[in-house]
Amino acid sequence: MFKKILVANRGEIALRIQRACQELGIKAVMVYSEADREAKYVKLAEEAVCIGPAPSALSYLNVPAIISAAEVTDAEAIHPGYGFLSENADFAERVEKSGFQFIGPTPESIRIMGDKVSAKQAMIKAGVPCVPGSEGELPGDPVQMRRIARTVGYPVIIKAAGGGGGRGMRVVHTEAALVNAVATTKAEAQAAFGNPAAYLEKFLQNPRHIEIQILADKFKNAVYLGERDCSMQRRHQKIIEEAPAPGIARKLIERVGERCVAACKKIAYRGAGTFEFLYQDGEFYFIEMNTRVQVEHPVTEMTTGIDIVRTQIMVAAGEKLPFTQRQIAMRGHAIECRVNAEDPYSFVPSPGRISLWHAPGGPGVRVDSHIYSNYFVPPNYDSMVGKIIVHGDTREQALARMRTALGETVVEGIKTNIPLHRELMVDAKFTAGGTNIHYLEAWLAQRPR
Ligand code: MV4
Repeated sequence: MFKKILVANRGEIALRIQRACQELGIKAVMVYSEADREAKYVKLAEEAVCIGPAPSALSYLNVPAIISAAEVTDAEAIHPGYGFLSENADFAERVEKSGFQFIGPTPESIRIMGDKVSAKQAMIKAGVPCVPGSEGELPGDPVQMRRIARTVGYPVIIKAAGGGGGRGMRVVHTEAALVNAVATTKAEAQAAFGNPAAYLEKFLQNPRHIEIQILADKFKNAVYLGERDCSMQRRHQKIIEEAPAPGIARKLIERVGERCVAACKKIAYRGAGTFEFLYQDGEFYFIEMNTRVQVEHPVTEMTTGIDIVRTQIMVAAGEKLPFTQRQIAMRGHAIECRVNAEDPYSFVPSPGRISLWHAPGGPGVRVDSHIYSNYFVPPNYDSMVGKIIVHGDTREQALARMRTALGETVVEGIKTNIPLHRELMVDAKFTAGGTNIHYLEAWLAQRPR
């Protein structure tokens, strides 16, 4: 096992990784920007290294500064967390070429999944169900383009190969609009990602976003840890996630989960990963794979009892997965509410000093947050300041526990979206379960103020 790991991230996930290291008896080196000097995990750290000024381009994205920090502290491995450099194949390569273990998949796996065309081709080959579409890059010839779209049937969606997470997409309703829409998407993709390649898919009108968590080791062992329903989102930012997904047959999840596991073995995937699917009319359609630990990993930890971050570290160190699929059981129901420092109506970020923080507690309540009373939320980063996660025997119990937890939570000095979560936890459609990806935005448009 590693003796020392460098944590190349900030905020709640930096603390989460630091906690996992502590439990494993590994020393954690924390890196921080000038804006994060007063972070809790920096104060708690045995070793911490300042890697630059507040802007992330100069600190959390500063590859030479991070590698140097690992060198001077004699760390053996680097955990990238989520966001920042976590899905940057060039970074993973630089880490390994510098003699450190990257805690995540190989640079090659990251590269394949980062290109959404090659990711989809790999999944088609591995037998994972995908959205019908161009099966590769969209040809430039308008005649061939129209033929593909006609076969798939309108509406279609054009997506940039370099996009993902909602960036670089365009819906096309008619053949008349097709060629122009493709040209615009490609031009935007060239500017945004330096890659003009685009692909085409059938546009699904009212899907749910369901994702499957997997873990794999270097010996081609892989397991799936069930699904998460992440349909409650606004502008591609998830705000509530839960497991299991309400109303989806276990047998169907098992079939799709087994496909994901088979795909991991086929591509020799290692580490934690998430297969993102759209689910509509009883069918699953793969859209993207994430090669990092995700914000919402705690709901899976709560329903399976498996520590995903600990397991990431173990498999990166070359250990075998410590469980088989047969030993994994899902129990109860978990819900996560992301707490953002923002106005709960306008969604305008609300950084500043937290004058009072009182965390909720009680049975089945988990809080992943780095904040504390008198902590200053810097304006330079994502507005998420923590997550409240609850577990119960049933979804109803989990909802009741979340209502109680949100009722106990006190954050003073900044605005948060907790009032929004309180409203949603008593919303009839949400509490009934199974709302689609458009539900929250439609609800917000109708929301009384
Ligand atoms: C789609 C889709 C409908 N049909 N693909 C947006 C994020 C990116 N991961 C993929 N996205 C979508 N792809 C087809 N063929 C609708 C979306 C989409 C969406 C997906 C998941 C969660 C929220 C979303 C919000 C708007 C659109």
